[in-house]
Amino acid sequence: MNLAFIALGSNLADPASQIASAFSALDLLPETRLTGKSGLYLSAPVSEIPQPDYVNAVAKIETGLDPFGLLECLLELEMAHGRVREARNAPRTLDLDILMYNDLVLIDERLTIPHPRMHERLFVLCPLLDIAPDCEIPGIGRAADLLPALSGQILKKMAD
Ligand code: A4P
Ligand code: MG
Repeated sequence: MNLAFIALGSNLADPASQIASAFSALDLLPETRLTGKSGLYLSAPVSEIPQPDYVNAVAKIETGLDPFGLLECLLELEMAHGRVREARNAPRTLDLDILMYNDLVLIDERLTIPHPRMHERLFVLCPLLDIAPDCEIPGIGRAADLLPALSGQILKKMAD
């Protein structure tokens, strides 16, 4: 079994329920078990496009899927939650990104792991640290050590 962390984000169509439903759906993926759920966090959009605030969270899963198989499943789950792909950083009902997959470092045109922007986003690191306080990001370092540099970002915890 492989250990992976998934970032969940939503800012359309009742974001908190989208995230709750995505947690349940991750547990139902083939060869996959949900083993950790962060709290839910409210964050201002990082985007040039005006849009509602996001609800963000992180899930921990154990999976027999390989990284590309997992990506396919996540793209299907996004579609099942009504995701319409528009411009980059456009508002969305559900975004599911692979943050980490074991200690894999992968740079492919379809998939980059660790997620290339995770270390600069408080809305990713805070929920990640909820469920993996000692987490080490491959090629980057300890997640907890990155927090001081992000102290200017505002994040509000909505629910445990
Ligand atoms: N892809 C490459 N690497 C990965 C990965 N590790 N996990 C590819 C998942 N997908 C990965 O994604 C486009 C393609 O990226 C996928 O088809 C896959 O092949 P997308 O979800 O359609 O595009 P996107 O999310 O609009 O763009 P991108 O570059 O993924 O954006 P980010 O960096 O994920 O940011 N502000 C707040 N407050 N909260 C948010 O959650 N999210 C974004 C999206 C912007 N601002 C935000 C938030
Ligand atoms: Mg995405």
